Amino acid sequence: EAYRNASKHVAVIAFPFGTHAAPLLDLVRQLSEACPDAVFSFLSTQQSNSSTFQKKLNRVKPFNVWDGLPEGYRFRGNPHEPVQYFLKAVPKNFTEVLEEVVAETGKPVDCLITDAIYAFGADIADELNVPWVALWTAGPRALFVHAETDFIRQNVSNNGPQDKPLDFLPDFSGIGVADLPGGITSGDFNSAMPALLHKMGPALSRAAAIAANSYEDLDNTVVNMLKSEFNMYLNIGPFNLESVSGAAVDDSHSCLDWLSKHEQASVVYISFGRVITPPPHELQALCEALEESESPFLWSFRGNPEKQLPPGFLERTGSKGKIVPWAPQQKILEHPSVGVFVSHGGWNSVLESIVGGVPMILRPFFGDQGLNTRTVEAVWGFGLGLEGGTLTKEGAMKALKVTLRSEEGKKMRDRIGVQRELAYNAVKPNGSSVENFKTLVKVVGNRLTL
Ligand code: U2F
Repeated sequence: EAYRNASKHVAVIAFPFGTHAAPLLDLVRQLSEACPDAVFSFLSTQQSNSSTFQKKLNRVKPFNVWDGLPEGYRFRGNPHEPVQYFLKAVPKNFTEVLEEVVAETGKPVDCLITDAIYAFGADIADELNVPWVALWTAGPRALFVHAETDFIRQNVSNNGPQDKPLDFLPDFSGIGVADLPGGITSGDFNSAMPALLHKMGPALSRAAAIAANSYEDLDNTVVNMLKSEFNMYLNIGPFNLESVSGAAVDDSHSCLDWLSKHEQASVVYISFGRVITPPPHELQALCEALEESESPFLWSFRGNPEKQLPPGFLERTGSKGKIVPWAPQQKILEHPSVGVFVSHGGWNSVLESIVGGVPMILRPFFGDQGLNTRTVEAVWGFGLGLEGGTLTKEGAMKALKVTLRSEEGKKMRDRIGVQRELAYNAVKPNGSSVENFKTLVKVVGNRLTL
């Protein structure tokens, strides 16, 4: 079968949480089209594989690894818990399955691709004596602060003042200590995820290439610093733009139809990503703000709206709002009726908002989201954070008014429109992301002559 005919075997190791495995599979699918002589073994957990592999792919085979969960484990709502268990099982769960795949297919590995957060990718690749390609699925600024963790710690005292600007880093004067991901200057440095991310910077110096889901013109100063720090830092995104044609749109709740009945730039689209539901008092605050501002809204809600939203809200807002369990987000953000995106600031959501040209209101929860929020607000100027960082009725109302009904809101729309254009240019024939991708194909196929 596929393995017998292939002249190259590329092993792929995914991070099975949040929106990590999906963009990695997107990349692998594109690589498989560009490398018809290669077969790809894609290793992730069963749960992750069954949701990311929507359809069978020709030369990309999923393999399941142990998720690290104890016998009889029940998810109780804390999204970090399964991650912590999983990180105890890596990298052994991956290397065991990889050895089996090689033994069964008789095809030794020629190249290793992993999520960039896996610092151990460098060691596995060394052991196999193959090039390591890492995919960074978040924004350039987040990678930069992880890579510069030691330098940042030297300049910021542990658990010191949170309002200190990071002005000792180029182009970071608008960003404060409080915006950094946990585990850099605050929190427990030794817990699994911060420890892994701390090792990532030095490990990535050993990568043959780092691919990133972004494009050259977004955050250019930071991108240039990353380029000088690493061998080959290749922006090849936004993935959502490149995979648009191929992706099936699941609009089983008729969101797009519903949007078409609304005025241009009038609808508030709300989604806090794949895993987050804000706490009850913040849901209440957002509901009150939506009701009082009388804006139409479309909400992709994780959880049970009947139980979790304030009593009577659904009845009172039935004619103004639509709440669905899942939405075709990219298509929604590209719809002219959408006026603002209320989000958690996950990187994929930020990119999709840029591609849609829609200003954002951001309520960050963990990881890179705080950094993304401040960057959107203070560096790029096409969205707002919230006072105090959380949703209050007044804060949300004010942000809705600014983004939907003010001169400043119009300026935000113009600014994000400029980025939208640049993002589209990057993926045009001969665009920077397309050219970078060609370079990446050479690295993966061991065909690069330096
Ligand atoms: C983690 O990301 P999340 O999954 O929490 O959030 P996003 O990066 O914003 O990605 C959400 C994706 O799910 C899609 C949406 C995005 O592509 O279009 N989606 C949808 O299609 N329909 C829906 O109803 C709801 C969502 C992490 F939490 C972030 O901090 C990181 O930045 C991110 C990347 O590393 O991973």
